[in-house]
Amino acid sequence: LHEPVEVALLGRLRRGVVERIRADDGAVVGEPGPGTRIAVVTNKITVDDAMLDALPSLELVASYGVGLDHVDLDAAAARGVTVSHTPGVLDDCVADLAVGALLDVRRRISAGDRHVRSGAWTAGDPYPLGRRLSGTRVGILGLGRIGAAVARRLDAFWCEVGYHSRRRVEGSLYRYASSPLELATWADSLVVTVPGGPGTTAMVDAEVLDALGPNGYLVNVARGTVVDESALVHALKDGRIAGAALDTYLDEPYVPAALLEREDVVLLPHMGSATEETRAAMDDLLVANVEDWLRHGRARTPWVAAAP
Ligand code: 8YV
Repeated sequence: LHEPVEVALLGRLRRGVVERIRADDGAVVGEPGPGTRIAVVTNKITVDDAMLDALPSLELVASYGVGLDHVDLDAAAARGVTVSHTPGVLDDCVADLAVGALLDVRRRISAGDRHVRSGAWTAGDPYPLGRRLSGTRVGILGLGRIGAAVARRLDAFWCEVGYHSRRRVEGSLYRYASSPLELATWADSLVVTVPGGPGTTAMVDAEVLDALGPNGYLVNVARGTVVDESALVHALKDGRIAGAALDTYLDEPYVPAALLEREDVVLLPHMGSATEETRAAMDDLLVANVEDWLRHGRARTPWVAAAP
């Protein structure tokens, strides 16, 4: 076969993955350095100019997860480094969680659980009413694979679904909005499923939140950077939106204290893809990317730039 390939494993990967990569033909797993040809990374690892400069033999960055906002894709492309990720296999579970979070925040499911556990129910304390999901308008910010999976689930709730994406999705029957602001103005709830990274920073800002309005709810299963977190805190405090369900934050795992104390927010620990089945499928696809590179010099699921 070929000469040994040095693979550096960066970030917390599941044990089985590490062992499978170790066992691969020709793979020598080592510390990142000048001989590293493949870097396996999680989304906690920043791949920027400095890192790429330190790894001059790098050919492939194999990332665990679909989002690539931790990788400077232009810098990688400029050096001829391929970047792979794990798209597709997590769409259903992330969409399930998005709909669960939307239902939770609107119907106050987690808040109801706290109401029972705290003894407030037995004490006869009044319980605030939630708002229905069925038949309401849901705006999806980013109708990609995950956004489309969310939309299909909402069809079963008889929701009216609208979306905003950089461009209108050919053949889609969902209502297209030409901006996040237009979408938020129309919607009762806004679900954020854009990829993150350049161009999506603070897409949901104070103006978009105000457009969502005092009866509106925000759900974010994308990246913390997509939402202006301090604008969100202020909008909740002032009652300018009704509530939020968040799976991602600006500075994970830290959640602003102002959110932790609120009853109108659902706070989740970045768990969109966190099921046994999906994590196993992500492991498999990550390993397949490394194997394909070792055997054929091609990644299984390389990141491909969207058409301009
Ligand atoms: C994480 C995710 O990758 O796929 C993504 O973009 O954010 C998640 O699936 C996962 O939490 C592992 O770090």
